Amino acid sequence: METKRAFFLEAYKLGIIKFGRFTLKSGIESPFYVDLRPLASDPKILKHLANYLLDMLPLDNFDLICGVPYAALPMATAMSLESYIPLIIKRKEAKAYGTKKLIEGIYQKGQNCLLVEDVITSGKSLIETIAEVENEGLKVSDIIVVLDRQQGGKERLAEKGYQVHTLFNITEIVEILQEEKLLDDEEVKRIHDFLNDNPVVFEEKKKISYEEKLKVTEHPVAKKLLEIALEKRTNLIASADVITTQELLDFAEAVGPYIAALKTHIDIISDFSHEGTILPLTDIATKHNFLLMEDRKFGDIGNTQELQFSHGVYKIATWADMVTAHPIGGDKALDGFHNAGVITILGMSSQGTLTDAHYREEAMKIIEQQPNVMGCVAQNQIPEKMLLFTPGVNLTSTGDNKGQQYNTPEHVFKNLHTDFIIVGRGIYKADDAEQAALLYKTKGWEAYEAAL
Ligand code: 5BU
Repeated sequence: METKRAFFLEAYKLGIIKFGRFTLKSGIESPFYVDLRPLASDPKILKHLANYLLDMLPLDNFDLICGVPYAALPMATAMSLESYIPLIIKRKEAKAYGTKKLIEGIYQKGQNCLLVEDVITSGKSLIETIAEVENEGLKVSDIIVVLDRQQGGKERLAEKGYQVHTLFNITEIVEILQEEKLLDDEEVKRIHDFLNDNPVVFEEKKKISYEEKLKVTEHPVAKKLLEIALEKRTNLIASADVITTQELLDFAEAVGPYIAALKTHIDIISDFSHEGTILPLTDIATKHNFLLMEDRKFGDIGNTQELQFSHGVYKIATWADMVTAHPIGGDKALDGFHNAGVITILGMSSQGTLTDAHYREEAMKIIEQQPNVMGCVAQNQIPEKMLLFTPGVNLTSTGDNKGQQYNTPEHVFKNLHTDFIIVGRGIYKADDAEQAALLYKTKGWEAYEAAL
């Protein structure tokens, strides 16, 4: 097959485009229907296609190749075989972000991945796929697409900084078919009218503002936290993972003006006492107007959790505005946290966490019906009526050697629609914790505003 045109006409015989009247998923009637899956049934055509696609751009920059499931999977595989660029596979999983199982194959963070898609319409599914791939720490700059339906997708992705390279577009295909007398003039006119009249239907969902969140959240502690965020123009929660009372109090005093809440692991304080630790800490919280979040990660039956919450050395119930808890014990196990806002751990930031898509889906059923819950810790989007807290945020590091994985504020606000970032070592390990808190506060707020 010498020319692209001849190649298309060969491929066309496989029945990849049909003309007539078709109702699309969106309810719109389209004069053509595209299904490129049959291409994989002809090995010779698939191989030619792979080479045409590989010829579209210089390949030196790409470490990996990935097809958007399902139609592009065989295409990406064939491209990998022809080019020796290693293949990774992205699973097609509903609502799945950031679990290690989402992408199969061997890859490293920071590698540049060439995406392959069969058809681009509005660009919606590509935008979602890109977010998922980027969430794994991979870079995406270019996407190769076999057919552009010319409904705005290419332009939308270009606006976001992704270059889409398309082998064919619907106009040139119609022209070829018309010249070959495979389409009559009337049909061609219907197709052109459709392309002119059908701007893209897809509107990308933006993050909602804190003002809007205030209207949809019900939990009083959630409302209080949002009010503080708006008043102090901060979405920063500093994690005070220090081990003495003095360090804790000094840290709280230094970062207080810049944070919406201070997160503690109170059981790592070696000289804890209610009078020596909690009383001055709550004074500092009142003075600088921030809330206290005890990251206790409760994970027991209801009765035990209630005891752990109210009794023992720490008497968390007497001072914490918010506590974290795993939903693993079920809905009723969370009944006992009356006066605090419960933040459930939906997804963890650490490598190899068991909080995969299935866990999160089941956990969400519990969380949504539990009135004590004000939000979730997660690495994925959650329903708008809850607050999303995202740890694993760092401006200079991508992880530690104990499994922690970091993202930037920009990434978590834009892609996860986070409400509050949780930053530990990025601040308390900095030479000047106060300056670092100011920096994360500024970056966090800028990222929030940019995501709206
Ligand atoms: P870091 O120093 O920024 O890595 O600290 C993050 C903090 O957030 C630390 O206190 C963790 O216990 C906490 N965390 C987390 O990092 N990832 C999670 O998934 C959850 C909590 Br849940």
